[in-house]
Amino acid sequence: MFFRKSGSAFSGRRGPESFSTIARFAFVAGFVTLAATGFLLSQYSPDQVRNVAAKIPHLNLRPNPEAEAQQAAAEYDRLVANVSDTELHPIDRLIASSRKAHEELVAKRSFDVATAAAKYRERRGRHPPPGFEKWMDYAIGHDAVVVEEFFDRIYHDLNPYWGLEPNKLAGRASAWHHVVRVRDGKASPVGDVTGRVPWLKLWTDLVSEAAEFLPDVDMPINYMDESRLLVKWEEITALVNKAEALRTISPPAQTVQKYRGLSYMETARGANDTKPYDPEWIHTNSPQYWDLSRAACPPNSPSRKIPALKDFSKPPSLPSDWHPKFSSEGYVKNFTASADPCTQPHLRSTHGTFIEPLSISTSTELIPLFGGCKLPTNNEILIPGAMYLTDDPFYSGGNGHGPQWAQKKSGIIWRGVASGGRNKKENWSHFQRHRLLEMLNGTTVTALEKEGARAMTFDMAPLSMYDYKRRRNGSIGEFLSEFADAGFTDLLCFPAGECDYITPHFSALPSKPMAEQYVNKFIPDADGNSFSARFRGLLLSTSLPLKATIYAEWHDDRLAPWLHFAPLDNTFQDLHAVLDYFTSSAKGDAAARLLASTGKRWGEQVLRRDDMLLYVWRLLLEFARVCDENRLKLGYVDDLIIPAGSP
Ligand SMILES: *[C@@H]1O[C@H](CO)[C@@H](O)[C@H](O)[C@H]1NC(C)=O
Ligand SMILES: *[C@@H]1O[C@H](CO)[C@@H](O)[C@H](O)[C@H]1NC(C)=O
Ligand SMILES: *[C@@H]1O[C@H](CO)[C@@H](O)[C@H](O)[C@H]1NC(C)=O
Ligand SMILES: *[C@@H]1O[C@H](CO)[C@@H](O)[C@H](O)[C@H]1NC(C)=O
Ligand SMILES: *[C@@H]1O[C@H](CO)[C@@H](O)[C@H](O)[C@H]1NC(C)=O
Ligand SMILES: CC(=O)N[C@H]1CO[C@H](CO)[C@@H](O)[C@@H]1O
Repeated sequence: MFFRKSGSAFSGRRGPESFSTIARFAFVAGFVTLAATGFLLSQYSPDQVRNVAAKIPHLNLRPNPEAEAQQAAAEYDRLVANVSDTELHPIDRLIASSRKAHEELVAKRSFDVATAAAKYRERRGRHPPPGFEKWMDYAIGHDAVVVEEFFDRIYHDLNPYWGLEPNKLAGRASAWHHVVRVRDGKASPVGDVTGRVPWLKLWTDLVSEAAEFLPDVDMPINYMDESRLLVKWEEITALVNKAEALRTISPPAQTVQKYRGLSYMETARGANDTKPYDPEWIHTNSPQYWDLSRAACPPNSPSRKIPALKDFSKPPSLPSDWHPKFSSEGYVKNFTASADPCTQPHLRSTHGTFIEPLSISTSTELIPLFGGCKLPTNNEILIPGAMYLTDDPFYSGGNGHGPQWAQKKSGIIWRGVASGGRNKKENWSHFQRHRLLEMLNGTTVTALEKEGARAMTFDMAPLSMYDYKRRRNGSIGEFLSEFADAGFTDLLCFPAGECDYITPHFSALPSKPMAEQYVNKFIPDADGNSFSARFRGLLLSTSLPLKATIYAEWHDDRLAPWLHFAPLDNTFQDLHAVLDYFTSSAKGDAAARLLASTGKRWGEQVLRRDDMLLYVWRLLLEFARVCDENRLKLGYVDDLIIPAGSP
């Protein structure tokens, strides 16, 4: 929906009151990301805290996330060491390989600008953009973990734009409806946001923090919840090929350090060309979105030739023997790949985005546009979702991040609204949130186990694929009745009030603040109308997030599945087996604690406001370069130039 007030994409249908709350929070100066570390830790380094704690044993210290993560790892390692290789669970193997890969990645960290610039050239095939040294200064000064790979997303997103003509690109970016504008080292919001969500302000405030180090640049932003651009695969490929032909590391002596600036636009511009450039927007409703999306898939991909489903009145058909390449022994291994609709034709009938999104406004033309999330097939330029920039407790859970693992209840909790698209009598059984909740409903699962029935949204995954005791003796439903507390807070029936079709299957439950939910060990996270903006809050909590999504976000390259969170397949076929692994042995519980505490600790290091700032800062240096007619010559080379007079 265009510019709607309701933030329905973000897991909640929220009235205007709640947005004034967000706005209020947005005005609060400063943003305390590491609130959980508490009073003492905010004044002392972790080592000092440990020393203080050792001297005053009776002192009731808040848990130290670093120490907690280390203890959790030691406990899990001790339990793993005691089982033979053949007794290891597939998830134990995934955890081991994820830890190893992550360790190797973090070992590539740069601590100075010369190293960072060298790694940049090696990975990107270009000089870093001018302004790179100030960027790195800030990163060093704020203890940011700079690993070149963490920024891959920026280059993936921007690459096709190198295929467009720079002045045209700059003009379109500048004239867009909503823009964060940087001129002469100052950021300002441009565009009418009366009565709308405060995203523009949240993003402008972030950019302001780096504005003095930025060239003139315009960041045109998508004000819809839904992602917008679906350029055909052939066209994007042609643009990327053009971009590749332009990739070069120019001799330092021929390199230009100064951006052209955008003041030329103000002087050249007549009243006639300040109008936003709107490509042709496709507003037709679903199921066409699937058809638009698959046109952005490679020609030989499984989804490319499978048209959108026309009839959603039958229960969804999940693939009966689903062994995707991105999984290993039934469990997701490559989380990025698991989000790709191009390889998973069944997503056309199992995700609300492809069934009946609330609204569509899509273009197949590449225009400059920034947004908080997108499908792997979309072409927007990703920035951190504006919701990650508020401290609204609805998303962040507030300052409380939950009790220590030992004090938690062994349970799974979920609250949210029945979003994901417009659910109706004829199509609701295809929506991801409905599927997740039915699978967590003890009554529903017990009926399946006892009567061999199938549920509206799913069928039990084959025993041949997930073989474990609870599955064999038919006690998953019984287990869930105790373990799970999951329900919609609003059924969002359509037409409103006519809920007869859904009430036999779901009942609305009262909502629960995130801070209370964190009493549970496990919290699943599922897409709503677009991405779920709770993920960051969940990672920073002491609970373990279990996550499936088809949406890409800015942070994907810095998070590791089976180390910082538990990944799930978008069908949720693995859900029961994953929960069984975590809850049926001391080793499983230690694994859950390991992931929960490692994810929290890592989130505190790489998902801070400073990290989001550094991501956007680097992105804007790059975007300003792509929009500059001297772009092929622009580059940071100070590290390569030997100062005159040196030996
Ligand atoms: C290791 O396993 C044996 C049985 O296989 C058990 O008796 C022992 O308590 C276990 N040790 C630990 C540390 O869990
Ligand atoms: C007005 O628009 C036309 C057509 O796009 C363009 O040729 C002309 O230069 C513009 N005028 C000014 C003053 O920018
Ligand atoms: C994961 O999948 C993505 C997308 O398909 C691919 O680019 C990437 O190389 C894969 N990562 C690994 C570690 O295999
Ligand atoms: C089934 O197995 C689980 C896990 O071992 C056990 O807790 C439960 O009591 C068993 N239930 C039945 C009905 O046998
Ligand atoms: C669980 O499923 C039953 C039907 O099997 C339904 O009556 C009930 O409302 C569901 N619970 C929730 C919280 O949705
Ligand atoms: C895509 C699709 O078939 N959606 C259906 C959802 O249900 C409504 C009826 O309430 C149909 O009109 C839509 O076609």
